[in-house]
Amino acid sequence: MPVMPATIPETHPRRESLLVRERLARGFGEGLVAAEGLMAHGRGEAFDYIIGERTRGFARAAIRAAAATLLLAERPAISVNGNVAALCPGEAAGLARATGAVVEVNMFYADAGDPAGGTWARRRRAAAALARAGAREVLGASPENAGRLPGTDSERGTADVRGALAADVVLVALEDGDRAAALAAAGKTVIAIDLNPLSRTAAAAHVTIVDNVVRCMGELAAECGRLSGNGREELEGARDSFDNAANLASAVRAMAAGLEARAAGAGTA
Ligand code: PTJ
Repeated sequence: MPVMPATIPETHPRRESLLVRERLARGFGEGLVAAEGLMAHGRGEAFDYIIGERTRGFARAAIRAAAATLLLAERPAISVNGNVAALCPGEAAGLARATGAVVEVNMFYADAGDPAGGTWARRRRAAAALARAGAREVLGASPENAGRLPGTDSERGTADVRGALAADVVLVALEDGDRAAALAAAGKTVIAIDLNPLSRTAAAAHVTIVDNVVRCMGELAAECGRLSGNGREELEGARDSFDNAANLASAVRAMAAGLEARAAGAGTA
């Protein structure tokens, strides 16, 4: 499907946000992003607007806990869907390098170009995008090692036996709540990236980073680099002192305060 070439002037006040949209639209044109992924991004944008389109303190606290959790993991896995493969494949590959995690593609929506309604062609395209962006090995691109995550009925439950199914820690971004809950029920520690602090995913995860994946995936890799010199005890302290419910409450309060300030005429959040 053809996508309009860039027409966003350098001076446009919302240039950054429009460029991200364009990246996603290009991914849609290349059959990487599901049509529903465009709508999901719109919901994320609305929350991002409310938090002020920057990485806030509550997100930084979660990034630190997530970095410690990943560094302490024995078999970490990073799950990548169509939106993430289009928006920040290089940052996801960088996070895998910083943590020794495996990268696995995972899709919810069927491939629009597949008459049988499968996800494998889109999975392969996402794996290719990740490889081009520097990922060494990408799991989940073929049915060969596919298994099922118990407690999921959707395509999200199809996972690689060497990846998410074998992992002790799984990072998911822009995830649906069912799989986040099923991963947690399977005994895995779940790290989620979700701009919506009210989502089922945000509540089901052990560490939820309420931030735009475009900003925080690279920031998480950088934090792993900064913490990698720390001893086990310090990392355990950073992981175990984090309270996800309290941090989500901080995110909601910050959003409410920003909206109140706006309503009072005091500017944006
Ligand atoms: O490629 P697929 O088939 O695996 O499908 C991917 C999507 C995103 C379409 C699928 O996972 C989906 O439908 O997700 P949901 O249930 O709409 O949830 C996506 C969540 O991510 C929502 O809570 C959004 O607010 C949030 N979100 C959207 N864009 C971003 C985001 N969070 C962080 N960064 C974003 N850029």
